Amino acid sequence: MNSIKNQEPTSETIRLEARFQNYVDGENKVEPKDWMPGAYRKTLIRQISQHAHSEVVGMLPEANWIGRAPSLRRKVALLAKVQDEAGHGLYLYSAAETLGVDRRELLEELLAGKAKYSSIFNYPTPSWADMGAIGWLVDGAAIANQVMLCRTSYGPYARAMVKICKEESFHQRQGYEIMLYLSKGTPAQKAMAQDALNRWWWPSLMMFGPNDAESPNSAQSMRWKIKRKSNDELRQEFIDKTVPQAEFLGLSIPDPELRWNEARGHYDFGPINWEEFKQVVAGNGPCNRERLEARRKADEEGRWVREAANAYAQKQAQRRAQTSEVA
Ligand code: FAQ
Repeated sequence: MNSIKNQEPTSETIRLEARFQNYVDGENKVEPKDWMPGAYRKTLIRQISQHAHSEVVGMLPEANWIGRAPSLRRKVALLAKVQDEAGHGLYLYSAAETLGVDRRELLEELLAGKAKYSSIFNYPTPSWADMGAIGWLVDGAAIANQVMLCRTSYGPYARAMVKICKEESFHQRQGYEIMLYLSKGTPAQKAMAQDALNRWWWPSLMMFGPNDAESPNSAQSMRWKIKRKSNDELRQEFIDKTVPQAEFLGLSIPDPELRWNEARGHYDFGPINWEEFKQVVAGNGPCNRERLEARRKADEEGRWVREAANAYAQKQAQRRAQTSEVA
């Protein structure tokens, strides 16, 4: 059924929206052909496409190390992880397409620098320990956020997230194991692991998005059960889970204000540099330009493949049409 765009709500729309809210409140999944408010559709397209772009751009910082992994075993695992991320991007673009958009349109917006993707992928990966820190912290943060999304109200997104989360768990372990190896290694290896933690800690906390009071989309997304937990709740969960993991590694979290708060039952932590976050999201992070350049180059180099695939599909369709005419 059609979405409702930019029009005064009629009594029919109000009735449909109330019925929709009831349906969602009853923990039912919304499917592509169901009626949904235009703003629900728009929010999902926004979030799922940003998520898809994040997976695809997110391949770049790690791809940087595939050719330089320190052993065959490490290389195989890293290669598999980066390929998984490509796959996540594809599931997510497919989920977005069920809402009536075309993935090419979404990609054009990314390549034009108009679409958002996660801030985290605009940081550089100068050392091998960054592969450990990304798996441990970035995939760890992604899991915290995505486990909640397995219960999101939109069926195709929820189902894609189930498979994605299983793979993210492998990524997280792969990263933590690299950190474990380095932190129990030579002093130089341990220093490399600590340096990676120092650089990735704060950007990982920013992945969860602005504080709840500054998050314009959260309240409505929570009402529609697109989001099940707020940005701050998830950030806190991630910190509480990750601090003991850092202790086990014998590494220090670069936050002098981090301490256990018995009364709250959570870790207190220092202020996040939201100015840095804003700059990175606005395109001024350390690697934003490099990342978009890499995506544009890949898109250009893949043009002949898309053209060949389209020509093949057309030929097949013509053949099928001819065969059915003869029959
Ligand atoms: N970076 O009102 P909210 C991964 C934007 S996948 C950039 O709180 P919302 C796997 C936000 O879009 C990582 N922009 O927004 C992997 C909004 O902009 P808009 C990605 C951000 O949607 C691992 C504005 O700020 N995960 O890591 C960020 O309710 C390793 C206001 O924010 C997902 O996308 C940010 N960090 O909540 C791959 C999960 N945060 O559109 C490779 C799905 C916020 O209004 C290697 N997404 N913004 O102009 C979500 O759960 C949500 O979209 C949030 C943001 C929680 C990210």
